[in-house]
Amino acid sequence: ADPALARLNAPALFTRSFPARAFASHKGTFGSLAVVGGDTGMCGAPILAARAALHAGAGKVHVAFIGAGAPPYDPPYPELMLHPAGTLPLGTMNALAIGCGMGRGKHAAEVLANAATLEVPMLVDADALNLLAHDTALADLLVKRGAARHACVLTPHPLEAARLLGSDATAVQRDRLAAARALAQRFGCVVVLKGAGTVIAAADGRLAVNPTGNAALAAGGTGDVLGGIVGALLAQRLPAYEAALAGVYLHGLAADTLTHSGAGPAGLTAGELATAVRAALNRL
Ligand code: B4P
Ligand code: MG
Repeated sequence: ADPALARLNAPALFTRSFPARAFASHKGTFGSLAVVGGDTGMCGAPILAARAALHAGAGKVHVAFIGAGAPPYDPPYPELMLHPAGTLPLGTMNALAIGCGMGRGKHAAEVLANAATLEVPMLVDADALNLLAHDTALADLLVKRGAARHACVLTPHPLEAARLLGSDATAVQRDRLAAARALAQRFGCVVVLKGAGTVIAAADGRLAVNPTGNAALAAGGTGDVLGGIVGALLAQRLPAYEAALAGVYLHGLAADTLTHSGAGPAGLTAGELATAVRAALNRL
């Protein structure tokens, strides 16, 4: 019973913030996204995010790998453009989704520091959040970025949020609204605190709880899919808060629809979820 808490009227919010696809549009209209991550041995995470981004309507989707041994292309999704470490200029993108499978190495920290200095809208997830939690210089860069009002969305699960807050997951879960708000204010950005009843908080005090999603999402890789969806919406020029609201809603809706058809709650895979995002989006 938090009076400031607006229960998310997501379908209306979604359609309000998301323009219909105009007849005379082209791929540039829907923006280019780079998913940045995938250290050696962890290439699947950014690929899942990138597949979800294609199905969430981004015009062009790239993956910029962190480590060596990246695949040259993604056979079931040859539309994706995969780049070996250090070869894609991130400043030319319309949005970045950074962190999935990124590892916490020196090169990963350098890539994150460079991305933080760009004005490109950015989603920060997974190991990029863990790097931030342990490196005050990196955290300062993000705070500076927030003060300059460049769009930024952080998507921690409770343990990642706890690392950023110097607390523990139990304390975060005890007051999820307060934890999301505290992080949004500290970094001057939008925070998506994941888990059942995902909380979306903006630095200006806007706050919502997502009504969609179910325990089918408690499976590896579903967080990467969320990162790809929100990244795709940022690339399509949605403001950070609207992209977070719409993306979280859509991700949960896709899971609910799959669960209803028998693909969950047990055994739903993140790959299936990435594919189902398209139908959920086109139904709205
Ligand atoms: P990692 O090992 O870092 O997991 P990951 O690679 O980030 O997984 P992934 O990207 O697939 O999932 P994510 O959670 O990002 O960390 C996992 C560890 O963190 C756990 O072993 C645990 O110790 C801790 N942890 C994580 N969540 C916790 C929680 N809720 N409480 C306490 N500790 C926790 O993304 C998952 C996606 O699915 C999100 O969008 C989320 O909102 C959604 N989701 C998951 N369960 C849901 C549910 N029951 N209902 C609705 N949505 C749900
Ligand atoms: Mg995750």
